[in-house]
Amino acid sequence: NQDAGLKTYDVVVVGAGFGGMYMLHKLRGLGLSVRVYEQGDGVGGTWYWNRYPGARCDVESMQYSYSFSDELQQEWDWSERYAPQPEILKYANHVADRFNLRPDIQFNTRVDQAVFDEDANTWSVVTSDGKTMAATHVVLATGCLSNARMPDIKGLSSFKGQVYHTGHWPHEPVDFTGQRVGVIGTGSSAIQSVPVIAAQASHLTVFQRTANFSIPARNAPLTPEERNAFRSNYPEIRRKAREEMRNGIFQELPDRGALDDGENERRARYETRWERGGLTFTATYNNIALDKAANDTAADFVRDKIAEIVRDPQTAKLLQPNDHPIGSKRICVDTDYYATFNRPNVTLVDIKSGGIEEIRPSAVRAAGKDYEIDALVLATGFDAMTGSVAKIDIVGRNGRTLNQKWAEGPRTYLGLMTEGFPNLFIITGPGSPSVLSNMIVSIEQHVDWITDCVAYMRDRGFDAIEAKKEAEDKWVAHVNEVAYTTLYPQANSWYMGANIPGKPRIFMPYIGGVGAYRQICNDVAAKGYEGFAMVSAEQPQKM
Ligand code: NA7
Repeated sequence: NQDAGLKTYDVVVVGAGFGGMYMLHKLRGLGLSVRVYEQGDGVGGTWYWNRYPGARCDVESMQYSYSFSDELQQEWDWSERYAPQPEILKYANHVADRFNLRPDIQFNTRVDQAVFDEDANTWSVVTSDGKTMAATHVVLATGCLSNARMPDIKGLSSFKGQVYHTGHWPHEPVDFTGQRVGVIGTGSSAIQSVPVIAAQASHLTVFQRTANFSIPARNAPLTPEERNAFRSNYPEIRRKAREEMRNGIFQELPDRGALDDGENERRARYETRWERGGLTFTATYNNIALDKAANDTAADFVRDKIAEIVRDPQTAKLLQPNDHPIGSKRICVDTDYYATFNRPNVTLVDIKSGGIEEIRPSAVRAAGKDYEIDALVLATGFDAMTGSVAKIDIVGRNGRTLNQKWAEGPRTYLGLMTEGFPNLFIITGPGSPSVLSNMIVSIEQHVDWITDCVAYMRDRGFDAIEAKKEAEDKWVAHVNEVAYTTLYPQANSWYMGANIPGKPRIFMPYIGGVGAYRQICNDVAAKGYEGFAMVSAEQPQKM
């Protein structure tokens, strides 16, 4: 396919979120020609699309930020403990400008197809503007929570008012003042947006299929002293987050299990974490994700809190999750979520048994009743981890597509590559810790690993790298095995693909922790990329 005139790059990167931006920066450092394609008209990825009211990161801002440049982390001032979406987007834009990334990013352009040419060891990439180019490597930096999922609900298109999806929110501010609003879904996006929408709307009706556990954020402005506490210790904090913390978030680690304490002591410890707020609640003890009896103590504590906060006992009962262990679905972090149900203008509708029956021109029909609304918010989530990849027609060796290969669930080696698709890298792909971690920690680790790998290949004259089938099979088995030592597979979560009808049930992220995972990836590289085959025109026998 090396037609005269066909534009050729060393690397094509798909997506200009945090993964794609850093990938571009690093590959440029190797002196490579890189082209990034981004379907939005700006950088930021997930943070570009998710503009719903109340959207913010659940990982604290001093940690949900790049660590690769000390100047960057010293100069950027986060304003709050948890950064709101507009500030994260501003940060992404700042990074794009500071490192002069824009000249190599083509916005408003999707990658529609990528076909591997086995003779040339290159990818032929087709974009939505009708262009075709060749690239030695393709990096999928497509994000895990970027493919908003429209639910298949009867009558949805007949609705007369505005329909919004939290994951694909309009860029102009939306004002619900004076409107009757319906929200479908009670995951993180709903839990963040419901209190904000309730404060505007004349009436808000929340349709809940599965109640979720949520911990108060205790968000607050960051003081200069708090910022400095991080800044003056950043190297050590970042090192610990990468190497010692399972989820890539620097925090105080528990030294005991939940059943090691008596009831009063346990309650006191949960109370301390509840008051502190945030994701680290489930790290009060070291066995909450592992032992059902331990987990029950944490779940009971949160259920009791819900009963204390919510005045109407029936509503409180509905809001208390009782069908999955705490933390086995992504735990939510909120500001006044449960208390919002004490407002006179908010109604909770239980749709657990019958779902949404139908959307009518001005109502949602559920639980045998019509709920009149003017605007509808779908907080129904994403086709997570694989959805954005599946939209690209990726054709590997022997004409096999990635969608064919992954029809029974995604298979990768280390989450980084997949057999049959040489020179195709994935950032935070299935089989890596990704969504179970501070995403920026995982992104930086993957980008650094990929950069080292590409440099290794160039130094030694290799043209192609591919995951070996045995290595991939072993990795997939390991990912699965580790997942089943925890309580996670007990929930019908998007980690399992359970939110998408027909999607195979496979526990997608690697739960072994970012530190252990990093070590495995480093060892693989140190052993000359063990489990991968590399070839070059001179050394074709290696693949
Ligand atoms: P989630 O966590 O996938 O939540 C989606 C919610 O929408 C969840 O409560 C679903 O109920 C509900 N849902 C989905 N489809 C329907 C239909 N058809 N009818 C009724 N209810 C439905 O997505 P989020 O955007 O909130 O958060 C995603 C991640 O972003 C989050 O975990 C953080 O990591 C950040 P279900 O639970 O399936 O019964």
